[in-house]
Amino acid sequence: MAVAEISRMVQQQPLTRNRHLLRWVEKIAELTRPAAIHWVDGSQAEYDRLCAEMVERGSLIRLNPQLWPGCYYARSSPDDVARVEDRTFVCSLSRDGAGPTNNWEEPYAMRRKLRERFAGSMRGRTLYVLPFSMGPLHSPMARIGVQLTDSPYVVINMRIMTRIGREVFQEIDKDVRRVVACLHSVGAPLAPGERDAPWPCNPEKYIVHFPETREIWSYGSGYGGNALLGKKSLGLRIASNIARDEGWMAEHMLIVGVEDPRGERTYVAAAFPSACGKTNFAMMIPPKAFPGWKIWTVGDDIAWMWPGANGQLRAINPEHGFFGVAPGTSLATNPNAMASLSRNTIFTNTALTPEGGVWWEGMSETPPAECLDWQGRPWTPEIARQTGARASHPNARFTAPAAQCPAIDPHWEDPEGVPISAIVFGGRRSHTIPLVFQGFNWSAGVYVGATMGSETTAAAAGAVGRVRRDPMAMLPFCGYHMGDYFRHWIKMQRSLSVTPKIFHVNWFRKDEQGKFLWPGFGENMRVLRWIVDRVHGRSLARETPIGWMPGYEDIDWHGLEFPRERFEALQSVDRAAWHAEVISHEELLIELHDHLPSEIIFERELLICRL
Ligand code: SAT
Ligand code: MN
Repeated sequence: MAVAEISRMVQQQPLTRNRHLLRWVEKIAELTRPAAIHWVDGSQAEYDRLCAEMVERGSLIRLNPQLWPGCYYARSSPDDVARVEDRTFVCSLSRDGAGPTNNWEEPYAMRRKLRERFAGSMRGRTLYVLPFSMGPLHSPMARIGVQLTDSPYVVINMRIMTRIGREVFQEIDKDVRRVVACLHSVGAPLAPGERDAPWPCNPEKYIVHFPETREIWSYGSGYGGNALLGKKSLGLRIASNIARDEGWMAEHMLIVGVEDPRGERTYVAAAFPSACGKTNFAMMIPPKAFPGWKIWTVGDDIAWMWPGANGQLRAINPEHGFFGVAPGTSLATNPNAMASLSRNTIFTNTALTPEGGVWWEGMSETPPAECLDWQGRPWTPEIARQTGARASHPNARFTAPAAQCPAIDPHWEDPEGVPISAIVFGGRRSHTIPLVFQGFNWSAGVYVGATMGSETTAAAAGAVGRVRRDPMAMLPFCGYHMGDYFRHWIKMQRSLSVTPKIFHVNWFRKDEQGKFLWPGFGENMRVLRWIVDRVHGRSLARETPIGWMPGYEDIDWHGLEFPRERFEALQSVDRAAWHAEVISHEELLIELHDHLPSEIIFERELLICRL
């Protein structure tokens, strides 16, 4: 196709008048050579048409509308099921800018490599021009991106996960806001007449961020955080850079409002690594014995936080939907998630039932008598017994509109966000780490977050169940040097008139027999209540070497028989185990040493002295 023809194609009914955007689309079309260009207006009609086309091509299955109204089902290629951290790069101008925890390549060399991969990568496909806003469009905190993608799966998922379409183009046309350029290709060009794969992708993957120019180039994957570039790429990796420069915070955190029986609402943000229960925590239903308490959901994955006019920390959830882990989600564990995903939802890599519904491990006690597994193969409970085969992939996901959550907070779309009174860190730890403790103050709390560890999960490709340091749950998402990130955290306190209290929780501690000590889910409300009461100076705590801890009497046990000895086991601080823990903090701190703020070093010394 001649360049003049591409230019004509770009100019056909563009939904923007912005010269820079038009020129960029033209340049990318010249590079990637798509067969058509589609300006995404974000309408329901457009969504329905894209879904119908994908169904036609065998990329999507429409679920039974009686059971699952407005829902669709996709199966990914078996080698494209999770984020690929070893293929994710932060290509800042200097290696030092990205720090030792990010993959780095020299940006000019990387650009050359990427241009080679993207050259002709969209042949035979449509290039979608997808404008999106992270955050309510008219919020001062909102940030705008445009994703050029050859994946209609990405377009339909982004319509749920972010705010997209005409209104965003109108905002871009004002030409006053900086737009984050996001380029994405599944890397599977089609020859004339070639039949498309149901899930096109490329074995070679690149998820690349250029922090200085605020650009994202993603190649080869159609999955989740690799491809929905508003989420981890813009929402965390690029946003963390913008936030450092502008004096705010982009964090891998859920946000909840905790309402007490007097109607007072306390907002809490909490950072847990991927697949460690953020969605469950964000939608928790308090136990029956907690009348008048209610949890309101603001967000389940990302919090953008900044000092408000009165110096209080405020936060928005920049997303518009939930991209949640399906396995384990049920009416028993998370009824609010089940209601959220009951309609207008896209399921990926769950199992498909003969009635045209979806199923996953943990959704019901009795599995379906038969179904198709996440790769479309017949699956029965008997096959599972014999071979251990799963019906759903452990990282199977639902993409559901946040507005459908019955517990969605009335203020979740407030342009000015909600006030944050407490920050909770948490990991998945079988040993050593107690159920809950409070950091002594801001810098001690930052140390707690900075040295967080968690056992790895299926949310990222690689081994599962290995403890790794995952500072603030941001290890895969911080878009610059982790040592500078700690410094930024320390510094933030100076712009706050009220310092949020910082806590650490661990729902996953096990006994000698390998059984969980804590029931989790709704019972976590007991811990959350102590946290909220601490914020308001209403609950007691005792000093320990690692922080403030509740005694048995300080927790509300109404409606739960929980022996004191079990609680003591959950809360015990084993000095020998903590010695080993502090030594393993060192592994990360040594790597970061030349960028560490002195507060982190002092806090470490203090912790060692107390132990
Ligand atoms: O990054 S994803 O959105 O695919 C999932 C996660 O790791 O939280
Ligand atoms: Mn996440």
